[in-house]
Amino acid sequence: MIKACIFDLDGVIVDTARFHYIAWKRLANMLGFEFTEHDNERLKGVSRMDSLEILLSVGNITNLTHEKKLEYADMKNKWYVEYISTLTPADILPGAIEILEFLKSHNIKTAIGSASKNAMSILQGLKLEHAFDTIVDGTRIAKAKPDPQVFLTGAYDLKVSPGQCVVFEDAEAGIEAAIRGGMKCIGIGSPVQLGKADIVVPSLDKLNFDIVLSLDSITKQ
Ligand code: B16
Ligand code: MG
Repeated sequence: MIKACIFDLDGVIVDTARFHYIAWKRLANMLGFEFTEHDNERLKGVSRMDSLEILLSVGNITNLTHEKKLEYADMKNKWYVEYISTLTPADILPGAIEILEFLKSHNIKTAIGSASKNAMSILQGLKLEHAFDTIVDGTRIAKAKPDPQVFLTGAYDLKVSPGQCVVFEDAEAGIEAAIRGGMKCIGIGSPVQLGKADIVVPSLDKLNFDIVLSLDSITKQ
C-alpha cells in the first residue's frame, strides 16, 4: 500500500528551469560563450556546482580555481534568486494543487525532495510552504541525485519505508535516485528521457490520480 508521495520541486510543482537557464546563460555570456536551451537540459536535477562544471565544459573553460568556481556559482545564484522573487501562486503547474488535495483526502503523506538550496523561498513565493508534511532540500543533503539520499530522508521524516513511497520527478537523475532508493516513480515529461519510470505523463494534470494509490502492486513492463 502506498503511504507517501515525494515531489521534486523544479519541473514538477513549478517551472523554474527557465530562470535557471537565463541565469546560467547570463554567466556564460559574461565569460564569453553561448549557452543554449539544449545545453540547459543537461542541468535539470543536477546540483549547482555540478551544473557549473557542465556549463564550463560547454565553454571549454578549464583551470579555474575552486574559489573562482564558487564565486561564479554564487554570482549565478544571486541572479537566480532575483528572478524567482517574482514567483506567485499563479506559477504553480497545472494539476499540482489537485493531486495534493487528492492525496490528503486519501491520508497519503507528502514531501518535497529537491536538490535546490532555494526550495524554501520558492515554496514561500508559491504559498506552498505549509502544503507538505516534510521538506527535504539541498540544504539538508550531502549527496546529489542520482544518489537516493534526498528521497530516503523524506521517507525517514515521514516514517514510511521506501517501498511505500512514490516519487514524482522530471529529471533522469531523479528517476535514477528513486529507483536506487527502492521507490516507485512517476516521470513528468518525455518518455524518451524518463523511460525508466514506472509511469510517464507529460504533466501532472494528465495523470490518473487513482493509479498512484496502487502503484506498489503494478510491475513495470
Ligand atoms: P539551486 P529539483 C534542482 O531542483 C534543479 O532542477 C537544478 O537545475 C538545480 O541546479 C538544482 O536544483 C540546484 O538548485 O542552485 O537552487 O540550489 O529539480 O531537484 O527541485
Ligand atoms: Mg526537477
